[in-house]
Amino acid sequence: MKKTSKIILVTAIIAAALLIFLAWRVDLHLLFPPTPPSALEKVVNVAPTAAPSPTASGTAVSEPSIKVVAENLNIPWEMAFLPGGDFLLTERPGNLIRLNVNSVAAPQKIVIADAHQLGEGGLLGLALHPNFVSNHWLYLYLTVADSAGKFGNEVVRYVYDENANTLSDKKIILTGIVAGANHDGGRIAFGPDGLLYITTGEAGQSNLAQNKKSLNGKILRIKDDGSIPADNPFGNAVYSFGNRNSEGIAWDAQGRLWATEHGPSGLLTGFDEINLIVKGGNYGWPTVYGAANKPGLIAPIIQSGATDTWAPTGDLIIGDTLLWTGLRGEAIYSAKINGDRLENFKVNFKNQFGRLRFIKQAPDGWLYIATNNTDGRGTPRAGDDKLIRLNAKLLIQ
Ligand SMILES: [Ca+2]
Repeated sequence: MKKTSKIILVTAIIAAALLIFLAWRVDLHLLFPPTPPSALEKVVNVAPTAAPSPTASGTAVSEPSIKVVAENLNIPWEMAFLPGGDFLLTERPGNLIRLNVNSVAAPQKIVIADAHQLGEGGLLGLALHPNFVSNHWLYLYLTVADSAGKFGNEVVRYVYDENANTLSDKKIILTGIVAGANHDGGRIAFGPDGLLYITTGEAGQSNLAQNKKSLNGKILRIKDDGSIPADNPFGNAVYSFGNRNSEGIAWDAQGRLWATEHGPSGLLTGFDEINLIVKGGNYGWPTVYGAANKPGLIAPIIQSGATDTWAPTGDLIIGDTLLWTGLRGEAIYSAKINGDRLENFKVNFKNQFGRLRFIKQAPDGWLYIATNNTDGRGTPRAGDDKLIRLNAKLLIQ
């Protein structure tokens, strides 16, 4: 073959390969259009030293914008702020940690002996009652084993003595949630209506998510004693269904509930969702996921598309800014709430801290995130896992 013929042949092969690749990409986009398409590709790197300190009272201006405040934690999962200023933190293997980020005193630990770490299960959610100051009620979501060795997830209530750092008066207020090695949900939080909301996963049994009699693959709502509110949609604890594995719930200024949800994993990736949750709503899993939709099912407000994975966990709303952390995404995501839309999607601190499990705002305005690089799916760095304090101005839009 002549040299010119060879060049023409090679060029033709490259052009054909390029056309096939482009056609594949276009098909994917037609099948699963990202929402919004341009916003998801934007990556924001914030200069750590560029932002001023919070204006909230009691915060010194000289404090760094980003600071590691606790190290060597063991898969921290959720945190709550005590009236006296200390923090309570759950660790998935079964520890309730108490620490003070302004003190050199060693953290204290209560072992929750009932908690069984099972894959993604273990000691997960933590919430203080809205009237904690008077009733001292503390709530935990955890994976337990019954006498036959069968695993389940449950919500328990304790009386927590803030002075003595002790738990007493244990009461199981919700049981009957199937536990699995994957998809155990686990976030619990009191809503503006004073009721306790609970996210559950489908425990790897996707058909449970559409079964309104099952507590799995749902967002649940109960009273503070575990009883069922009279206006729950299906006469049981179920508030919304078709939720594959939600690990984040937060309410906006209008009292609307925004939830993060893990999309399909394994061969399929991505399709992580942010949903605006309404009472009785069906969010589609496993019938649909991502942007795909059918009549009667509620589509996510945004989703990560076919090629990006957030693995979204805890979320937080400050003003009009929705923030959520990502495990596999290794970032803090943010978007601006505008009506029932999310705009100005941003990816912050990508790969800077590793896998992230939650973002919380302390009463003094500082934000706290927890790494989860020790959870078996990450690469632990020196001092992991960490609790890291951030200036809210780095993230508020
Ligand atoms: Ca969905």
